[in-house]
Amino acid sequence: MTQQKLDPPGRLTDLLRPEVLTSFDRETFEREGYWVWENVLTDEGRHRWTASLEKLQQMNDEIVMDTDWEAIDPQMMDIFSKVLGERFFYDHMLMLNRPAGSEGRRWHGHPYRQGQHEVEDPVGTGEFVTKEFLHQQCVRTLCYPEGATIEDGCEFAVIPGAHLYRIPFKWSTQRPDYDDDMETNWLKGKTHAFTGEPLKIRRLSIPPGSMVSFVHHLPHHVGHRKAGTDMRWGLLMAYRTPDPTAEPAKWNESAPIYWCERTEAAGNLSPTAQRLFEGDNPI
Ligand SMILES: O=C(O)CCC(=O)C(=O)O
Ligand SMILES: [Fe+2]
Repeated sequence: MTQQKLDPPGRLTDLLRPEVLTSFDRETFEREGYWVWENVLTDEGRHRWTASLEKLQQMNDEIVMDTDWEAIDPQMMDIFSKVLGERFFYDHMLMLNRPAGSEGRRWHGHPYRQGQHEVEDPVGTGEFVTKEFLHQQCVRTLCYPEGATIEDGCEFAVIPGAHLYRIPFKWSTQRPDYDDDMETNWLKGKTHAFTGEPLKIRRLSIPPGSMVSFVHHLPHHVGHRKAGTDMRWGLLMAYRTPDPTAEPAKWNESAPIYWCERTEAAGNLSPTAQRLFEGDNPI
């Protein structure tokens, strides 16, 4: 089937700037653990993204059920395949709209699937540090159509290279840590596996029309949103690579099975959706 035949009316085109996609450097992404897609949205893309988020806020729990999978621009699939490779699945998607006064989120990381492959506990020992990029990977991509700047707060901070410690930092516990707690505790003695330099916090000021992709073991922090600012609009899109040890299944565990079956039976499960919702190891 040609792409044209699949295009429904109203599909977004030219959502992303191809030159920003082309400048992706996989080696840096693997070494540092994150990549900022600065100014990747076209003006139209940015406008449409913000408008969609405003609409999605009202739809709330219908976010998955009512998503028009056919309308997702194939360029988004390009982003996910750049960070995940050829085969990847939908893990979860959440709106993260933060109004003035939002306290953001303290330092934490995430596990892959339900944490069954973790080699470290939520604080970790540091003994598994490696230069090898983890292929069983969940990559989170945040789209901030109106930005997430230090000036307005709710900015995003990372610790480049800390993912190489393979610690799902405080993913399942309380997360009280601000920067100074990290600096006096967890960061002490930790170095970048490639450079030997001490690991350091990097506060990103993400301009409007940008996204950031980062791996699940990279600790991150979201600052406080300042008083008098507008809503910080955000969409989290988490996708992951297949798990070779998963049981054979028709659908992956992130998709409500009854929904997949009903949608498939009605002939509405597009090839894109089929690909995203299928099981790690097809039956
Ligand atoms: O609120 C945010 O911007 C980021 C939240 C977060 O920790 C995540 O998406 O993993
Ligand atoms: Fe997070």
